[in-house]
Amino acid sequence: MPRTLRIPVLTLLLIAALTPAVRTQTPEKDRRMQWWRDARFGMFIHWGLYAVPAGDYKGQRSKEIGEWIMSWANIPRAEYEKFAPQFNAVKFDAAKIVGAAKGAGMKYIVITSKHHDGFAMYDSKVSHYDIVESTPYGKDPMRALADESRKQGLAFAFYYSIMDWHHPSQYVKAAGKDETAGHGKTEMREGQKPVYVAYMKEQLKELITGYDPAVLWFDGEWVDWWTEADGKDLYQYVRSLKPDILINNRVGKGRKGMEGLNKTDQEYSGDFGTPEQQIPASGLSGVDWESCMTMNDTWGFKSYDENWKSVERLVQNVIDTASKGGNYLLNVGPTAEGEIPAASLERLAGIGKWMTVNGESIYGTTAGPFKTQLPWGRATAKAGKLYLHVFNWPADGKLTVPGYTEAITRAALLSQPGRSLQFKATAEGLVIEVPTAAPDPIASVIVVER
Ligand code: FHN
Repeated sequence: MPRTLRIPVLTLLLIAALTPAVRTQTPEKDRRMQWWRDARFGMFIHWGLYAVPAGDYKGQRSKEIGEWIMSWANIPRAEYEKFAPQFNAVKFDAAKIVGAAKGAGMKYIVITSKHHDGFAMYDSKVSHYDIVESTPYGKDPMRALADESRKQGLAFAFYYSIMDWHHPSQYVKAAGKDETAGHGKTEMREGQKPVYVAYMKEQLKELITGYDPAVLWFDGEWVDWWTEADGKDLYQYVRSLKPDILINNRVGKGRKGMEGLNKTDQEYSGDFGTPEQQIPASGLSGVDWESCMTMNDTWGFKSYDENWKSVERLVQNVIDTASKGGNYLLNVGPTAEGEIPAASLERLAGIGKWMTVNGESIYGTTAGPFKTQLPWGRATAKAGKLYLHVFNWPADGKLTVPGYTEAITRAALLSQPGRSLQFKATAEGLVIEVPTAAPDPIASVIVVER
C-alpha cells in the first residue's frame, strides 16, 4: 500500500500564497493589498542617466520618450556610458521630493532602480554601472528616499526593468551591428539567459533586503526571450524574499500592451494590472489595477517637453480612476541634478490643494455603483456613503443622479459638512438641491449618506 503523500498544511498554504495571479483574489491577497487599495494615488519617478542628454543627443531631438534616448538616437553602449561622469545630482533633496508627493496627497512612491539602460540608481554590489561608483555624485539617493518616505509616512517602492540594454547578455542587431544599444528589438545571446536571470535575482535581492520596498514594479517584460513561466518564477522568488510585497503583472506576460491586462482565460502572474497612459473606460472588473501616466509626454526628463496636463485634468484623472476602483500612479522626471521640474511641482501643489479638502472621497473608497457614466461627473463609495464628484455643476441648482432609487438619509457638500442639502426621489432618480455656484472649480464633492 503506497504511503499516502502527506503535504504539511503550512506548505500547502505557502504554495497557495505564492501562487501568483492577478485575477485570484484570496483573503491572503486582500490582507496584503489593503494599504495599496486604500492609497488610490502614488508618485512614479523616472530618474536615470537619460536625464543628462534630456532628449537631445548631438542636436538630435525627438517626440519619443526621454528615457528611450539610447534606443531612438541609436547610441552605442560605450557612448551612452559617457553620460555617467556627467550625472551629478547636486540638487537632489529627498525631503523635498517626498514632501512634494505627500503635499499632492500621494501615499506611495515608485522609483526606477534600473530602467532599460541597465544603469543602477542605487548602490549595487553586482554591478559597477551604478550611481555610487560611476558618477561624481557618488552617493545612494535610493537610501535617502527610502528613509525619507518612511519618515513622512509614504510607502516606498521600486521599478525594475527586465530588459537591459547594457548587460552583455543582450544585444540589438541595429543596422547589422551586434550592439548593446537599445535601438530595435533586444535579443538574448545564445546560452546567456540563465546568466542574466541570476544577475537580475542578485539585484532584486539587494533591492529587497537593502531597502525593503512595498512594491516591485516590473517592466520591459515584452521581449521575446521572457516568458510567463519566467515571470511566475521571478514572482515567487521575490515573494520568497518578502512575502508581503506587491508585484505588478509586468513580471510576466499578463500586461498585453497599454491596456495593461491580458484578458485571455490563462491566469498570469502578478497582483495588479497596469494600464499605461490611459484610464480604462469601465475600469478593469474583478482585478486590482493601477493606471500610470506622465504629466507631460515623457517619463524621463526632456528639456523641451512642455506639453503639461492641467491641474484640472490631473485631479479629474485621480477621481476617474478611483471611481472605477483603480489606483493612479502619476509620474515626475527629475533632472540630472536631481530636481523635479518646476512645472511638475506646480501641478503637484495644485492637486494637493484639492486633495486636502476632498481626499476623504478618494482614499479607502471603492468604485461607484453606477454601471453607466454619470453625465456630470463620477462617484466613489465608502462605508455607507456615496461621494458624488461634480465636474459640470447644474446651472438650475438641481443635481439629478439618474436612476438612483436607494433610500438616503442625508446629503451635504464635503466642504461644508454641517449644511444639509434638500433632496427628493423622482421618476428620473435622486434630485439634490445644490447652491447655484459650484464650491470647487475643478470638482465639487457631495456626500450622500445611505
Ligand atoms: O518602456 C517603458 C517606458 O520607458 C516607461 O518606463 C513606461 C512606464 O510604465 N513603461 C514602459 C513602456 O510601457
